[in-house]
Amino acid sequence: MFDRKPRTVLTAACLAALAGPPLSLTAADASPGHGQTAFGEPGEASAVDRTVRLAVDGMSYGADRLEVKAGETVRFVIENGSAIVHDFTIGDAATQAAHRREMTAMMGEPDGGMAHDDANAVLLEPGATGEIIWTFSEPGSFEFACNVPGHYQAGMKGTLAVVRDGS
Ligand SMILES: [Cu+2]
Repeated sequence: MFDRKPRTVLTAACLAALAGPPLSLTAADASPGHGQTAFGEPGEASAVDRTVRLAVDGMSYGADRLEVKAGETVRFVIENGSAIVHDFTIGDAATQAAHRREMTAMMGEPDGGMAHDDANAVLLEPGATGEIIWTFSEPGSFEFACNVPGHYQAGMKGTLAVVRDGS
């Protein structure tokens, strides 16, 4: 016959041990769409400071450099006036490369879908308009790019410069 009391104490101790060390951020937690990144975090519509509009024509966004301010919340509105699907992703080079791999992999899926819910990316069907609301944190040089297979390589990308507010 077991005495229940020690077991209860042990369980409590185990729980305390589990809860003890602070949970470290995993790669998944740090990925765009799940919170903060080096280039900022998803923004709130109510906090938008400025709207940046881009019109996609062929393999071009019509701009090869965008400048935003650190701390600024920007609504990017991208209108796809071309006849093919495009994507608009903001991030650092590693994020862009990861997203390209992701989209290339998705091309092989049965539904052929490249749908994704990363907060730093939006898929644009022909004729459709999409948007991203993003709050930039630190100054730095990042990228905006289309990660539909072949498009980045064809030059569908640009510099996203985050400058210090006031500069
Ligand atoms: Cu594209």
